[in-house]
Amino acid sequence: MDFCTNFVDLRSVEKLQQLARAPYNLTVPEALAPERLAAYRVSSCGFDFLYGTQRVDKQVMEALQELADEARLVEQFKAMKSGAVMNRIIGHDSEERQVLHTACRDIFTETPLAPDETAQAEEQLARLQKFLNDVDNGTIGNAQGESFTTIVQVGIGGSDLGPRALYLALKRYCRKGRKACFIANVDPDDAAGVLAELDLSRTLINVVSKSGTTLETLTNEELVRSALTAAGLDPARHIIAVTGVGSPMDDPEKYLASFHMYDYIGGRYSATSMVGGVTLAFALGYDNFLELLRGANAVDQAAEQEAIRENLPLLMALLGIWNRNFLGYNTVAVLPYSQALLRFPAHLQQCDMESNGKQVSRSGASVQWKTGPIVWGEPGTNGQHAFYQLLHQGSEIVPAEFIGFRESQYQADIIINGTDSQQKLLANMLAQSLALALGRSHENPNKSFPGNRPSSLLLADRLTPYSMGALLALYENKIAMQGFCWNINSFDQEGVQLGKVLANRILSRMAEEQEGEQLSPDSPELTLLKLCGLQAM
Ligand code: G6Q
Repeated sequence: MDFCTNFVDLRSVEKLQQLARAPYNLTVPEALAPERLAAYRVSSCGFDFLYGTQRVDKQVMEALQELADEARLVEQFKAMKSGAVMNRIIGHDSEERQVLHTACRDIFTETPLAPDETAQAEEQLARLQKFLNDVDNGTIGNAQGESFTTIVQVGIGGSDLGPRALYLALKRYCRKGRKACFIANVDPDDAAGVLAELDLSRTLINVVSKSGTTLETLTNEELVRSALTAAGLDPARHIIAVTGVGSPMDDPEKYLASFHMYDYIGGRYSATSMVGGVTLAFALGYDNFLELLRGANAVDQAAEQEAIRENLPLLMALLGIWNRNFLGYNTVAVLPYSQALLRFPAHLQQCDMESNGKQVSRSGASVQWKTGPIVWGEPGTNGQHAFYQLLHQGSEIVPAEFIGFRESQYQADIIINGTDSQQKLLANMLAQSLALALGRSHENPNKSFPGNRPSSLLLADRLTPYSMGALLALYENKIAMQGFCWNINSFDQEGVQLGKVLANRILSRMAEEQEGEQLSPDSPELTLLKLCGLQAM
């Protein structure tokens, strides 16, 4: 099926360009009237999404629906979920893969859209459940017969960011006496810092690499192996692995237990596969991991609705496109008012920018339109005391996506001056959205706020495994829908290859130096090495 229509060739794009000449002004009187704020609110899968503070009106929303229909975004999403080869560049060498991370969580129905892949996910889940039961009942333990209390995930990029963000978000739900840690960076201080805090005898090491070839992960695996050996422990009793079928790491002899992920699951979309599953289910409990999958699956189903008000990821995608392509905003700030979501913006940076940071269409042509924005963010209220100055008065307009929860996770709070801390947190979030929209005029120009800066609010009752799964899938599906609309391949990452090649070249130069071999004197690699003081001049 060919979905390769260029963004600028869509009729609705021209219409939206015209509408963008006079976008909704959030600063005029009554711009945020109660009827508008109530009308621009949708609810889905436990989240309420308020977008009355976006620069859209009825005509724009109708044109965005036309854009969704004309670009067949939902049809493309369903094709993806059903196993179409969406990871490809037509007429050029490319990955040529299906994109089926959604199959990992399509386990709650008798009729999944990709039955074979969902069956594979169920098989892995059953293996995981058995493994965890064996850990619980003492069949699996250390040489002294003691149980494992800690799991360390060794992996990088997609094999780290999503699982780490989810673990930190849900640490509140950890099983008693269990915890997870993560080692990603090849910086030896990363591993040393983590290992120094642990009782290795009670620790499982979970090496996660889809390819089984990643330099950082293989290096850290060896580093951890030698730490285990130095502590008098047998690595074979402590190290498990998650890897792709047939990868160099796919060697059951080498590990206490092995789990698989599949080539149809991209690294940055793999948090709900075994890549996240093993560590999360060990630390949070298997049932909590299933709840996470249930939340993600609910959003995957909602994403099949054609009407944008029924399909929250589609609505979020289209508002992002309005801001990016029609109002010309270059970045997006994701601002969770939840300390537990500390690393969620970092995960989204990868998920969004590695997916949609592309300049070639799915037909291999240079795109003549803007694709993915720069994504960044930090939890509020901390960010308010840091970079919000630029959001309110800087020369760059940054659309903001606020995320909040009505209740705290721990429910350990204090009332001061009539409000508890959770209320203070939420009051700040709402105030920021209003301040960005309304601005403030002042006789002193340095104290005036231009306003008319768009934002949206995403709210749920509490950050739980279910709502975290839903939040993850909202963003994963938003990103995929935007890529479909821009007619780019959101599922490969050729842009990270060149740096790897050059790093290997520099490493081989370093190794040559140690072995006293001849170095090419005028190579930029050698010149930089010398100027950086890493080799003799
Ligand atoms: C994600 C990317 C990338 C990948 C890492 C780790 O989509 O492909 O971030 O996840 O490079 O790869 P491995 O899991 O193969 O070690």
